[in-house]
Amino acid sequence: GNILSPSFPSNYGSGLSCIWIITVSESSYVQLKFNSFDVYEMDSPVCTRDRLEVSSINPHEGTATTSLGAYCNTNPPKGPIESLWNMLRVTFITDTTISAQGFWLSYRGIQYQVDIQLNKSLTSENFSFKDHISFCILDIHFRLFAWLG
Ligand SMILES: [Ca+2]
Repeated sequence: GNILSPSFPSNYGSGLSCIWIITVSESSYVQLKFNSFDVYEMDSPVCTRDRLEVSSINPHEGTATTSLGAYCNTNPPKGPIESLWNMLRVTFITDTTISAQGFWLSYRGIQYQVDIQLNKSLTSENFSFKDHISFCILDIHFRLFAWLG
């Protein structure tokens, strides 16, 4: 699917606070890709004026969230953003001054794929699957993506 900032491709308004929650099937994670990004910030690298925040929501722990980043023109997304679990929250907050065009992002769910050879190399390092199964799968996932570039 797609998420666009209000009024895109015209400039977004001031004083906005928009929240989108994306949920995909349990065996998948969410991937965001930005087709267009223009969120106003004058000079701060930490996005103090207008900002787009992306967080993972852990559906197994109520509303527990993990921040994946806060983005604006001085700190734009540098590539696809991927959730840690199957729920992702996108929050768009704007202040009362200057605005810009905003953003257009596409999202999709991607099924986890665990390679059996990777499983073997992990177990040989005394990794405990009993206690850390979800983190283990996550680790494999990120390694795969690092290799694939
Ligand atoms: Ca603004």
